[in-house]
Amino acid sequence: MATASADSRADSTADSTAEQRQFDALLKADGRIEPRDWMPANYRKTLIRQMGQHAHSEIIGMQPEANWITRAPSLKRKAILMAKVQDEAGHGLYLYSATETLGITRDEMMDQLIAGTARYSSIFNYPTLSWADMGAIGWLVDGAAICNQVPLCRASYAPYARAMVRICKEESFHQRQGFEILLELMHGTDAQRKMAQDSVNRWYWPSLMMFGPPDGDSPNSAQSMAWNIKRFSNDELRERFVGMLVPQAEVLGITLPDPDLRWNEERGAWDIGEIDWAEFHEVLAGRGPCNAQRMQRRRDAHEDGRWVREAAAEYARKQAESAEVAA
Ligand code: BYC
Repeated sequence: MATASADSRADSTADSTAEQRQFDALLKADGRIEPRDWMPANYRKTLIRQMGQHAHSEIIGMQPEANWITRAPSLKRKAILMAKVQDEAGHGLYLYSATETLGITRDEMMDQLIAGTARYSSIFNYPTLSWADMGAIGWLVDGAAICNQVPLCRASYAPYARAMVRICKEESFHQRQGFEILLELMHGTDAQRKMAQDSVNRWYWPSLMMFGPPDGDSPNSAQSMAWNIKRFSNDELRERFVGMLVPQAEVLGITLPDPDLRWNEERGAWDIGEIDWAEFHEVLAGRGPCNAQRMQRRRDAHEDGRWVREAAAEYARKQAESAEVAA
């Protein structure tokens, strides 16, 4: 008996080494990992962390924009904003489903969000104070999301990469609608132009923080890049984003609120001013302007929806019971 279990342990070590080699070879060939494939425990854990955080961000991200649905300036704007917020719910659902393929349930992920043990993007802890914020969120927040997420369409975990393809298409549309809101305001009255500029002043720096800490302070980047989950570092993507914004800000006639923004001929990129990382860490620690409000709203919505989940579960149970009787 003792020998048999020692043998099976030896077998499983040999197997996992062979499996590890196969996994490494697949990544080296830029292949994709499917849910049925063997994967190292930490690769699975990292994906659950990042994809879960991403899914939660989409769902919490509905709140700041939903705040303006009833106050949108026209029926057309209301319909567009409602469709956008619904898209974000859809993104959350694709991402929860993709994360479930790693062996965690949606209920478990939701429990982690509600308990505050899973993160969501820092950006959604800022308030939406004016209609122009719908423009700034589309232009800056969805713009940053696209920069970060287009490379994720090539992430090594296939269900994540597949979910990202559709999400990125929708995010591009969201970004354009945000740009268009700002463009219209910038062609409006002095008060409208002021409102648009004020909004960009408030959202610009937090949108740069979406890419995560600087590379030197990013504990997960090196391993995630070695696993082909992340294809570019946090700073590389942030720099790419600023390069995308500068000409668009010119078209809008909006000033990016960074007096130190300068073209660096040698690097062929924009140098930017110091990001307030103390503020970023405060937001991550739960002390941003809206953290408490966002979490309370999420908890309330979860409670309000309890009867729906229970009714659906009961209906499914009854359906299964009558199918069994009929069989
Ligand atoms: N906010 O080692 P690092 C959207 C955490 S939704 C909060 O660089 P990583 C949209 C990080 O989790 C957009 N936390 O981490 C929706 C880590 O914490 P732990 C959401 C952050 O994972 C509705 C620690 O800091 N996008 O577009 O290698 C309406 C160290 O960081 C943040 C995604 O989720 C942050 N900003 O890189 C409109 C994209 N940054 O877990 C729009 C997918 C870092 O070690 N995620 N942290 O305690 C990613 O690409 C990566 O997870 C990140 C961070 C680049 C965000």
